Amino acid sequence: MKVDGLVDNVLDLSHEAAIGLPKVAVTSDFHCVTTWSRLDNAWEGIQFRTIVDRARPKPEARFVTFECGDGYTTSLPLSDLLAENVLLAYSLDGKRLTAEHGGPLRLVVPQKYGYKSAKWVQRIMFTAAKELGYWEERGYSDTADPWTEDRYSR
Ligand SMILES: Nc1nc2c(c(=O)[nH]1)N[C@H]1C(S)=C(S)[C@@H](COP(=O)(O)O)O[C@H]1N2
Ligand SMILES: [Mo]
Repeated sequence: MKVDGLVDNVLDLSHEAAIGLPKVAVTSDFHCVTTWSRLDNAWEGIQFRTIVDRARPKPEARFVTFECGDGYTTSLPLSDLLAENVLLAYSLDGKRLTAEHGGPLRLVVPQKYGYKSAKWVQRIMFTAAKELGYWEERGYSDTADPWTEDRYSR
């Protein structure tokens, strides 16, 4: 997994190096924009803040784009990714995360619709301007807040 863009310290982490970073456990609910939810997911992985601390984004880095193994992309404001419960997960419900659910490493952002929780993350790129992701380009909301049912861009 590569971490680059507007950072002082580019990271190129093997899977082993990534899972060697401090581990956190977070249980959270997951809401897909098409209305299904999966509650009480016990995730384990790397708190996103740990990546931020290591990569040291430059002051102008305000957004982060995630590039995935299937060509999928999504992006979030850096400020949203600093929440305590945002992580790069490699374990779900006590088991190594399966490929179906984004293994070896996926992003988990409980406070956003599921399309922000990028699976099979390969590259984390810090940017100054927002880059629209796959679903966001196709009309889903970029803010993606499930509590206000903020599903579509307006
Ligand atoms: N790389 C990648 N990540 C992705 C997607 C995708 O198609 N590719 N789909 C998103 C959507 S719309 C949802 S709802 C969740 C589904 O996660 P799950 O398969 O673990 O239930 O993954 C998100 N992350
Ligand atoms: Mo989704």
